[in-house]
Amino acid sequence: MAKPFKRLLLTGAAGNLGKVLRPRLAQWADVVRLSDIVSITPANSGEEVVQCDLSDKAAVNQLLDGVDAVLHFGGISTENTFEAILKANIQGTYNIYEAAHLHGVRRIVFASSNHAVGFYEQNQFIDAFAPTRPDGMYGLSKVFGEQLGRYYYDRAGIETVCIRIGSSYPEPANPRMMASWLSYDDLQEALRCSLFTRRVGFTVLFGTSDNPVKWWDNKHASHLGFHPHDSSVRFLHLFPESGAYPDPDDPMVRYVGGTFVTTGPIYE
Ligand code: NAI
Ligand code: 15L
Repeated sequence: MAKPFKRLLLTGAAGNLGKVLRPRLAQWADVVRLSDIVSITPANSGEEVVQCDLSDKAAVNQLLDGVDAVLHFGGISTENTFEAILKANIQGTYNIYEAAHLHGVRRIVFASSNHAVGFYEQNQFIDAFAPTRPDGMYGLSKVFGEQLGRYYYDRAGIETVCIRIGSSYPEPANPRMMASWLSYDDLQEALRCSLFTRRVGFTVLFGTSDNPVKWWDNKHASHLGFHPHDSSVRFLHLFPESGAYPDPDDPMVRYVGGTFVTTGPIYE
């Protein structure tokens, strides 16, 4: 049976989520083009491997040649210096959009992050129209990436879904992640909805599973039809109720972004 796409591009393919997604994307495209700045294990059938620095504009232009849609997961994924973030995330994401425009790519799914809104407190419930509150240079770069999506949709009609991923791991690693956890299956489902919904315009989707504690309201992304199937409820035993209240100023307890709020360079 014919697959929906001829060629999908995944950036950040050598990373944690890239490795998880690699085998899951094959069903959607005749060819999955896998790219990263570091080397990637050799291409299987139905794959192409392209080693490329996202900050290299000419290389990124070539990377998008013949691509139908982009899953942009590449870049620096935690707090770092402004200079490093500038190259990989800000210049890198700009290069992706410019190349998409040049090659007539119609849709980009951008791996944004909860750190675009990391300075909200954990007792607030926000939706995608709430102002961003980045918690460091990394979060700021995600806000910039999202705004590139906004601009290139308004100016050039390139559609974007920004998935503000919470914490995508095999299981929550701490009590904070009981709220932010996104299972790999639900990440795949979020990508499926982002790729196959006929019209998305510019959409921001909070990427979490159906966890018992919720910080984010996805009402402005309801047209995507994303309904997570997993829940962190099955990991409650990892973090039993203790009856002891933690320090209210502990960032892991107070802020959505957890310790990211204190690792930004302003504190150095
Ligand atoms: P990761 O750090 O394991 O993977 C990122 C990949 O990007 C790495 O393989 C790295 O080599 C590559 N990369 C870095 N700089 C590059 C450059 N200049 N040019 C080309 N490639 C470059 O991160 P992970 O966990 O796989 O995350 C993937 C994406 O999802 C990232 O954009 C991250 O910000 C985002 N995200 C991930 C979350 C998670 O829970 N894993 C949560 C929120 C967002
Ligand atoms: C992110 O944006 C990071 O890429 C990831 O490493 C996790 O720390 C995640 O957010 C999180 O907030 O748990």
